[in-house]
Amino acid sequence: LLPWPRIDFSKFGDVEEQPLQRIRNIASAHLSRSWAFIPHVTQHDEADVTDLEDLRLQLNRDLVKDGTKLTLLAFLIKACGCLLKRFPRFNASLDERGDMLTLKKYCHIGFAAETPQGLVVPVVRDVAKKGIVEIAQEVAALAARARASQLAPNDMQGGCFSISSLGGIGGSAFTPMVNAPEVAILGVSRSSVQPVWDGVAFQPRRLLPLSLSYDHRVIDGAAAARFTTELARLLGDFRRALL
Ligand code: CAO
Repeated sequence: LLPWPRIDFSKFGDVEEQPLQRIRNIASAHLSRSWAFIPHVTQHDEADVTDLEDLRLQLNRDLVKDGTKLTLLAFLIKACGCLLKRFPRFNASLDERGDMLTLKKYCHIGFAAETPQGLVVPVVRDVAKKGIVEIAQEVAALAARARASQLAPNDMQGGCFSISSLGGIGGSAFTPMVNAPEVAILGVSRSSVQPVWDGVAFQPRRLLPLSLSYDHRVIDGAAAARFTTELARLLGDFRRALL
């Protein structure tokens, strides 16, 4: 590789230098390693979350008195927890030589959280054993601790799979980077109401863009397409989480 160019940018105009904060430095090292070692592919899909959003808003009206808010992220964590049981290769890690896969019998899911100090990924443990309310409360507590720089190292360890939700901000799709040594990450963009043909007429439906990046050494494209298809079906009819 060519050495990184050393350029005196002040020759071209005014500049200001800002050292990267510690969290950003740590994240940079992890991101660079993932980028260099993992052959990434991203599978895009859409889920019809019209009924799920109706259910979420209805439940939130009931839960408001308890101070609990069910976020879409909590449903996504639960849905991915269900699917990781059905797709064990997505709940695995490859060793450093790339020839031994460790399949995990537990299911801990991390979520990307933006903080003033940079990106962190707190982990919700044993999501398959938890209900949506408990997951939503844990996400809210972890996100608040993340923003207050109060996460312990243990809060960010042991993740099996990550979710990066940018839907609250905007965008229609992106390619998230796998959080090594995990092998897949789900990116979620902003849902919007679109006309969907039901065979007779166009119906207004709320569609959620999904972007699943995966380590192609471990996961084949067909498996990734099946994963996002199943995820879209589950989000389209959350009763499938009972199966
Ligand atoms: N589509 C449309 N609207 C969405 C949405 C989606 N996919 N996801 C969330 N929203 C809306 C919610 O409905 C909510 O609106 P109201 O305030 O009107 O109820 C608002 O956006 C905020 O959503 P939320 O409270 O559910 O929070 P969140 O799940 O969007 O975000 C968290 C929580 C921790 C993920 C967020 O604070 C954060 O840090 N996001 C950035 C993650 C990130 O940086 N990822 C990139 C990593 S790689 O660099």
